[in-house]
Parts: sequence; C-alpha cells; structure tokens
Amino acid sequence: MRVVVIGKGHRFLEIARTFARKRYPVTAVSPDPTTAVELSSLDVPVVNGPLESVDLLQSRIVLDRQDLVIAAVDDAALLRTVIQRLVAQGTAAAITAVTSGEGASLQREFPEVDVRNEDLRGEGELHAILHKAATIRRVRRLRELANGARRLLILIFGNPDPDALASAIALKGLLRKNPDQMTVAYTGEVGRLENRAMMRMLSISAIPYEASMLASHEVIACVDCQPSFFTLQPAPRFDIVIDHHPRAIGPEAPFTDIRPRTGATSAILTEYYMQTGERMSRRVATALYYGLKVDTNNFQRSLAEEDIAALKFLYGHADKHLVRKIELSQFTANTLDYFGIALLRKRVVRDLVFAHLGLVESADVCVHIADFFMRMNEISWVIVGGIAGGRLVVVFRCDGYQKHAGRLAESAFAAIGSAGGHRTMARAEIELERVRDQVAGPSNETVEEFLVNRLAPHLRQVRRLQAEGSPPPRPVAPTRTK
Ligand SMILES: [Mn+2]
Repeated sequence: MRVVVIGKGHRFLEIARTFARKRYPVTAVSPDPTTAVELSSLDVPVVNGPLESVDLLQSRIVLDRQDLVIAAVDDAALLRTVIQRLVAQGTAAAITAVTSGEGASLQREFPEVDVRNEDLRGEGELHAILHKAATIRRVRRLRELANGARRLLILIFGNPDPDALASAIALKGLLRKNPDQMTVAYTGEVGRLENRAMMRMLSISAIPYEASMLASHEVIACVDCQPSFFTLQPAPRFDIVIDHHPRAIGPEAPFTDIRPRTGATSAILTEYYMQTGERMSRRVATALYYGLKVDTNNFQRSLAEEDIAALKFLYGHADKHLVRKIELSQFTANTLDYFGIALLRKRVVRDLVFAHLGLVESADVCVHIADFFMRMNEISWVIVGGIAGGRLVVVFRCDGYQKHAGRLAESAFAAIGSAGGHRTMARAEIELERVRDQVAGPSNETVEEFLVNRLAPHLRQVRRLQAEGSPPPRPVAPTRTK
C-alpha cells in the first residue's frame, strides 16, 4: 500500500512523518520548497508544485485501490479545490481530507472522502485512517460486483437467525441496487417465533432457496456463513462472502470479509455504513441491533472492537421498543404446556437441573425450558433433553464459572452426533436411528437413562442421578385431586 500525502505546513509534515516512520512507502506533494529538507531523514520522495493545480498523474503518481491519498491543508477553500481535483481525476485510491476547521460541508459534498479534523499523530488515528480507507475500498468493491449483475442473490445458510437476516437486508441497502433485483433466500426454514416476528415487524422478505435461483442470479453473496457450509447440488459459486464464523477451508470468493473475532456479522455490516457515511434506515438499524444483541447473547459474550463500535452507533438509531416486542414473541400456548411437563419431570441434584421432556413440537422448547430453569436460585447447570423430528436434542446451560457447557456437550455426545457450543450454552443433536441399540425403546424412561449414562462420566451431579436410579414413572400432566 502506498500513501501520498498532499499539503503544506506543520500538520502535513507530521502526517508524512508518521506514515514514513511506520515504514509505509510515502510520497509527499507540496508547494513548500523546504519539505524535502524536512523529510530528508525519512527517505520520502517529494514532488513540488502548487496545490491549486495538483495532478497526480502528471506527477507520475499512479495509484490503485489499495493506496491512500491524504490531503492535509489548513485553508478550507484550498482543501476543497484539492479534493475536487483528486475526485475529478478519478484516482482509484481512498482519499482522506484533514482539516483544522469545520469539515461537515466538505463531507456532505464528498461522501466517499474520509474527512477528519484532528491531528494524525497518534497510533490510534493512524489505525483509524487506514481502517476507514480499507472499508471504503471494500464497499466500493461490493458495489462494483453488484452492479456487474442484473440480479443478485443473498444466501443464508440453514435456518435464518436475526444476525443473518439483518446482515442480508443491510447488504441490500448498501448496494444501491433496485430492491427488486435482489433476492434473499435461506436453505433451512424459519423456525423460532422471534425470527418470524422479526421478519414480519421489519418487513424482511426472505424465501426458501431453490436451485433455479442459481441460473436467474448472476452474482451470489452469502452472509453469516461461508461457501463450504453449503451442501447444495449444484454448488453455487459465491462472489461475496461476509461472515464471522471461524474461517473454513473453501473456495476464495472475489469479495471475502471473514472476521472470526467479531461477535456478529451485523457488526461488520454496520461498519460498512459507518465508515462510508451511508445513511442507515431505522429499519436496518433495528435489525442490525437485534442481530448483534442475539449473537453476543445480550452483549455479554466478549465483544470485539467492531462490536462495541457498532453497538455505540446502532444504539442511537435502532427502535428498541420494537426489538423488545420481537424478543417477547417467544411462546405459543402450546409451548407453555411443555413447561408443565418440564416442571413435573425435572430432577434436581445439588446445583443441577436435569429434565427429559420426551416428544416436543420443536427443539426450541428445550431451549426455552433450559433458560427458564437457569433462573433458579443456586442452580449452575441445566440439561434439558427432548425429541423432535427424529432427533434427540440436548440443550446445556451453565453459569460459566469454572464450567464449560460446550466441552461437556462434546465429551458426552460428539462421538455419536453433533455437539458443541460456548462456555455457557451448548447443544447436542443425535439421530435417534443412530442410537437405536442403546435406546432400548421409545419410552421416555429409556431415553432418560441413556442421557444420564452418557453424561455421568463427565459431570459429578449426573453420577448422583445415576446412583439414584430411574425415578418411578411420573404423570406428564397435572392430575386433579378431589
Ligand atoms: Mn452470526
């Protein structure tokens, strides 16, 4: 990456020095004949000439999209002229304008220019300026890719969650393309009631994926996932990948932004808007805020820099009452009945609540009940099992203090199904077919025994349960007494 610093005066020299000291290849452009002397110790080539007629090409400075031009001119009118010329000359590089005065009108006039009115001496500012230039480049690249196609498909892997849905509509909003030419599709199904509520209340249109979409859309993006996640036949060829999951091995797309340390893809999309000054609608802000909130478990998981910056921005723009309304859309009357079953079937040992619910309408029921039990006083472990869609689902919750739910799930179930998760929440899913020989019959007691036996070697409290033996069959619904 090359850096061209244009201007004169103290601030201009400081910026050129800062970048040169950091070993960036710097070229200085200045009318001031003493500039070469001032920068001589740093090996910075200097082009002398009047700023009013600055012309990079004529000065034999050819820049590409990786490069950065910084104009540091104190005189507001002159700075405007310089920026105007740079933009008119169509440089591929990102442009930053540094002014000591008020920069708002300049920013309005040139939305793609990063206008700053601070000294650029510290490490933090340097980082900020490079970061912003990189983001502006990224968004430009995204728009180029999108504009090269008549129709664009945004794919969500599996069941769309709030982070994926928010990222999809944020990407749509960023691309400056007719909304009718963009399709959001998912390969799973809309499960949780909150997600349905989110789609309804924020008017998010997303439809189930069909293979025919590949032919009708020239550019394909995926958000909150990576190409290797999909097992579609025929396999889509992805042009855009934006995600925060651990980087998986797979084909590299022309545009790839994968940040495994970031809490949510929503934070990455928020950054695109923030850094390019793109106006964000309240609808998109609300979706992104909710996506970030859910993926970071209410901002409790360790937050990366992008997450905090995004939260700060979104907090002021999102409709938090609407978010609350979405969050409260959790249960149907049917779900509530399972709470009754859970209360009757629960087994409490020391700080553990264990409950196997038997057949449930959806695995989400186990999640709701596990979260509910976690609120009990002096409880630090909750394990809830249920059978949905031919699978035995086990949901783990713990307080995370000297405990790791993900590891417990893995050690007990990874050998026979998919299992894993975070420190405080985890999940295992086992195809019932696969454990037919171990689950002697379909009755809840044998499944419960199976779960206890798998978990006992890994958790002391479950060994206690095991020692107690199977409890006598309990009613699954309250019985009325006279
Ligand atoms: Mn996510």
